[in-house]
Amino acid sequence: KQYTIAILGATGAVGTQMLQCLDEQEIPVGELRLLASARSAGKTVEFRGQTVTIQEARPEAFEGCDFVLGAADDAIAKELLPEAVKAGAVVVDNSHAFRMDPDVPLVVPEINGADVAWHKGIIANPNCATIIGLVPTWPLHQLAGVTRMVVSTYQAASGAGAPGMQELEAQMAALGRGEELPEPRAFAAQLVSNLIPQIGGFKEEGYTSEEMKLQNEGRKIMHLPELRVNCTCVRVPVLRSHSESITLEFERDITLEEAREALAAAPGVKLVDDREAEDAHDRFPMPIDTSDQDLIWVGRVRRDISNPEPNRGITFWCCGDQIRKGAATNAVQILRLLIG
Ligand code: 11C
Repeated sequence: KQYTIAILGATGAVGTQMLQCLDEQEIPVGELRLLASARSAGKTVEFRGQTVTIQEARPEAFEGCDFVLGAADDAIAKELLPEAVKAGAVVVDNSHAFRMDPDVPLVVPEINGADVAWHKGIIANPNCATIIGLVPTWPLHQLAGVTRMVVSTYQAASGAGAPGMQELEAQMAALGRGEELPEPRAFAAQLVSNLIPQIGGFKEEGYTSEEMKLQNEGRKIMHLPELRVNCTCVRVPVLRSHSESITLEFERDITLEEAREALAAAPGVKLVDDREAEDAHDRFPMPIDTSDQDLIWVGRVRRDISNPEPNRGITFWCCGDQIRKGAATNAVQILRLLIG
C-alpha cells in the first residue's frame, strides 16, 4: 500500500530532514504534500525524482491524508493538527503542544514503541535532549531500575532551527574575518566563543522549561512516574549534535561491565569508549562525529564514585544528531511502527 503523507512545516530544518528520512526508511509514499507558510508556497522540492510544490498550510490540505508529520511550532501545531485528525489522518508531531496530554502517546521506538497502539489520532515526538539522553539510559534502566538522573546538556545551535544554525555560522564567519559580530536574534546572547546556560523560559525553582522536559517527558516515556531528574541545559557553539553528561542512580546493583555490555547491545546506541585508543575519535564520542547520522554514541562510561553504594551509580557521556534522532528520524521511526 502507498500512503498519502503530509509534512507540516516542510521547509524548516526538521521538516527538510523528515523528507530525507521518509526516503531512507523506505516509507511507501504515494502522494506527498509539503505544507508551509504562505511565504514558501509555490517553491518546489525534489523527492524520489519527482518535483513537489509546497502548498500553504491550511485545514483543507489534510483532506485524504493517511499520515501527517508535524514539524511546525507549538502554536501552528495546536491550530492545525486537530484539523488533520478531524480529516482522518494520524499525526506524528514534533512540537511540544501535545506531549503531556494523557490521550497522546509520547514515543521513542527503542523504548516504548508499543505505546503507539493507544493513540487517538496524535502521537508526540519527544524533545531532542530527552530522546538523546533516554536512548542509552533505557538499557541500563532495564538492568537495574533507574531512580534518579543528574544531567548536564551541551545543546547545538540546530535546536533553534535553521535560524539558529545560520546565526552561529554568521558569527563564526564574522569572528574569522575580525569583523564586528551581528546582533544575536535566535539566541539571547552571542553563541560563538561562548556558552549560554538557558534554554527555554525559567519555571519552578529556577529550572528552565527545557530542563523540566527531561523529567516530565522521561517519566511518561519510560513509564516511571517517580523518576527524579536534575538537569542543567546549556547552548554550545556546535552546529547540529547535542551532547549530554548523565549520572544515573539505580534501585539494584549494576557493575561497570554489565553497563558496558548492555550499552554495546542496545538498539540505537553505538558504544565508543576506548581510553587506550590513539585517535581521540575512537576514545569517546564528539559532536563532530555524530552529526548527520542516526545513532546515539555513548562513551566515558564509568562508576559514579560519589555514590555511597559502589555499584548503584553509572556516569556516561553521549552525543546524537539533534535534527535526526532528536527529531526527524524518531518521528519517521514512529511512522514506520504505524505502517508496520
Ligand atoms: C533546543 N530542545 O535544543 C530544544 C529544541 O521541545 O521540541 C526543541 C524544543 C522542543 O533548543
